[in-house]
Amino acid sequence: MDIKKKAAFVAVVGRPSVGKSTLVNLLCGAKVAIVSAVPQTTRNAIRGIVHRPEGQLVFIDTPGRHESERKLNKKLMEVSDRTMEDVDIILYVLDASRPPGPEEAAIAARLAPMADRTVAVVNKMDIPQVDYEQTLAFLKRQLPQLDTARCFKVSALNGAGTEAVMSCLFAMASEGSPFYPEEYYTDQELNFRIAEIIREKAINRLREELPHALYVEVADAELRDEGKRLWVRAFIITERESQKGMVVGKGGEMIKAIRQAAQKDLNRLLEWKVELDLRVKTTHDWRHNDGVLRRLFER
Ligand SMILES: Nc1nc2c(ncn2[C@@H]2O[C@H](COP(=O)(O)OP(=O)(O)OP(=O)(O)O)[C@@H](O)[C@H]2O)c(=O)[nH]1
Ligand SMILES: [Mg+2]
Repeated sequence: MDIKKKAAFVAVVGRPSVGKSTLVNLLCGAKVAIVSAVPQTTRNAIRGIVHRPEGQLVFIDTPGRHESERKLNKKLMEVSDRTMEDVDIILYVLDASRPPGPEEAAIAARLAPMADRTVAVVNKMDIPQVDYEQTLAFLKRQLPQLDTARCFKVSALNGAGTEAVMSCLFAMASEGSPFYPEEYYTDQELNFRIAEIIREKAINRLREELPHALYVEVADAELRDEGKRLWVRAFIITERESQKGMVVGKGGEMIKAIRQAAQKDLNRLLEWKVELDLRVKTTHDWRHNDGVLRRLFER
């Protein structure tokens, strides 16, 4: 018998820091999106592709949803809104370790009209004493249109519960041809991926406002040594001159640590040996600069 394959786009949405990117990486079995403990790490819609005998799922990781009138935040919300409208299925991620407050209620209300194509996952169940029942009660109250058979508890950290989610997603997906060939697990451009890995290493080492105040740009990339080595020049860009010193660190220690960590990851992820020339510069107040924002969100 000819069993038809499934294919669907799945948007992964939720509050900042609930573990959306960690979950996408786990489901894809590859590092597709960067992760950090700092809220609003993800700034773009990032695709991770899963190939299985049942068919293909294209996960789209999105920025965490947060209410604020700041220009950058509004762009992040637009990415999340647009992605939700475009997909077949919505994977709504909640964090069992944080009580659902008004921000969570606003997301549930936003999802209500799309409840028939939504799956909820309550993440971070590996943390001792988290209260799944509290989150489930919240979902029943705030999103009664959502079938509780489509509510799952998972740990994106260790994978517990995620196979049941995959089965549910494939059951909901329509029959169709795959969108990407087998060898693709993401569709990100090389320069974007490199910039993201550098940003992850910077975010994870810097404190306070700095993770939000920077972006990364790859200025130049060139294959050398008959295509064996990839040389990259990239800039970490701060929004104020006074922040440059903190990114460089005492005697250049900080930028060196960021460069080495990024190089190590890139060597593992890419097919070349990567040599990174990493520098710091300032684009004054870039978070309010339309040109920079357009560039960052044009993908
Ligand atoms: N204990 C535990 N921690 C997790 C789990 N999933 C993610 N985390 C941690 O939660 C933090 C945020 O994870 P991310 O995957 O970056 O969260 P996100 O939802 O993509 O965040 P934004 O991109 O900022 O919206 C990181 O420190 C992760 O290591 C989990 O299942 N269990
Ligand atoms: Mg993320």
